[in-house]
Amino acid sequence: MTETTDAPGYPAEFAERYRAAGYWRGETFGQMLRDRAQAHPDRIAIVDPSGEGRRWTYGELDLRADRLAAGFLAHGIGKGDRVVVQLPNVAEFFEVVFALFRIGALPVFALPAHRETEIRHFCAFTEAAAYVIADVSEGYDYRELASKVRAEVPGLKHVFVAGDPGEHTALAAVPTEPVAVIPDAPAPHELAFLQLSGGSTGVPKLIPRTHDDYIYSLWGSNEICGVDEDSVYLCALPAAHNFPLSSPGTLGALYAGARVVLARRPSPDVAFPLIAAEGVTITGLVPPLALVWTEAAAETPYDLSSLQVLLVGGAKFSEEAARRVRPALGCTLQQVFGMAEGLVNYTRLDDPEEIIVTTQGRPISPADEVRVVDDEDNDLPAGETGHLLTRGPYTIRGYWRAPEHNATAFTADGFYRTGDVVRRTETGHLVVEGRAKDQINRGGEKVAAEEIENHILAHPAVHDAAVVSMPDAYLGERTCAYVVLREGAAPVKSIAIKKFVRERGLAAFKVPDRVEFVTEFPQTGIGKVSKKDLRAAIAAQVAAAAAAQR
Ligand code: OOB
Repeated sequence: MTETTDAPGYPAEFAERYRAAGYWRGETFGQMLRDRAQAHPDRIAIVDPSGEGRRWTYGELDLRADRLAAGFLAHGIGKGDRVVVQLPNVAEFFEVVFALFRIGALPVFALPAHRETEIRHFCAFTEAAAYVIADVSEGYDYRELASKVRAEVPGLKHVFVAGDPGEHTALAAVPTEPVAVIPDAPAPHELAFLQLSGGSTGVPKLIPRTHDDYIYSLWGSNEICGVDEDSVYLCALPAAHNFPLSSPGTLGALYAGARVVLARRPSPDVAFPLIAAEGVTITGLVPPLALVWTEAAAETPYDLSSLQVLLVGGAKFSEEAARRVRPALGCTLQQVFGMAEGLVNYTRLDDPEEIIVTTQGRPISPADEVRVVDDEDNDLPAGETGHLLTRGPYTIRGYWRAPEHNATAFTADGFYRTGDVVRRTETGHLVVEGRAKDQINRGGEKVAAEEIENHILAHPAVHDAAVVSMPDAYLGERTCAYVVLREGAAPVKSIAIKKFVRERGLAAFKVPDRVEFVTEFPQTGIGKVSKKDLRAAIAAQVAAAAAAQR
């Protein structure tokens, strides 16, 4: 990425090194799709079983992207413009993002779970030119959300709707005759999109990824996960998330010329019939779903024998659960420990079973620099647990328009402070031992404590709030909000706090699972709220309740 005022790019000497080593191939997403379409126009690229069912060939996807790109240009959307994309797992997702890639407009990848507060922020903060949604999905009407956001963000010029547009513009009405030459088409080193960070701050940060760096993570992943043109990748998690997008994900599969099958939901009742019907060979899940799948597989009438690889990541997969994967599903488990900021680690398909079930893998690239350090940034030897710092050919050098945050989130020499606490084994594999960032990992869905605390603090009866994780057998962690009420405030029920947060217009996974009222918070030696003590307290309560049930 060239140095811009929006985000720090890769320093020239690193960019040169990554190019010279062949990691950055000088490709763009737009050209990549064109190349595949020319090589094998009739091969199926996307299978979307929703509605009447659609099977788009590479040739068709390429033409659709071209026509939509021309239509976007005609609507005044061009290079560098941001477009918030919030679509479920439907074929249009790919048509839209490849159209945007082609003209150099930047998709901002929102999740279907996001609501008014998050979407308003993404649209306002990125000064988005457009917002792309589905009409109704999983019973939720995104057109109403768009109407509200539009009223609040005057700069948002267009809302495009896949399906019935209501008061907005039908996506289907946008495509026009392809333009012969895209003016100012993006270069490989330029930005391709903005991904969302799980985050630990008040508002989610945006992650600027370039064509060069992201495409490297795709083919690097393909090699490690054995994805080739005969693979069939099932996208069961929300398509916009970095894991199903690129590890190796839908984009990795398309890079390989393989087939992508879209599941509207990741549950076995939806996914298993698709695996059987489409001959799915590889997919990715978060740990709670992997547990559900291993249990459901024992009783399913569907033939899952085509499945060769199950990737599990996004949150720590317990060793015990990991051991069950191969016997239950008859496929190889591949643990993946990645982050939208860049670095992705995989166990290798030929790693010994012990390594596969007890580690979270090792980096994609020989050029990934990984440091495990103590609190003073001193490097620690293998076997010791410390903070994970990383720098490399597909890890960002800074968030988008966040200079202050970047000053602490990165070291002076460009290492990203992941906030993860890890140990490196003698074999170079990483084991995730914990987390230093103020975040709750709710089964792979990330909740920034500060963001939720700010919402709770807006409640008139609340004096102070501290959000921490509590252990959960299914999700690994859930959120617990400790609340101190104002002096003299009438008692508030925990359900009222949850309702209050929900009504602030947030993704449902951010609503606290539990609310505990206290009169004061435990403090650390220097007088800060001791979240460590709060976590210990709620963990003890959860354990005591579980013991009482037995
Ligand atoms: C993936 O990406 P994000 O950006 O939603 O979250 C990244 C964070 C990591 O820093 C770590 O805290 C946690 O999620 N995480 C894991 C993990 N995989 C991710 N913690 C323990 N064990 C794992 N296997 O979550 C993501 C991106 C690409 C591929 C896979 C996951």
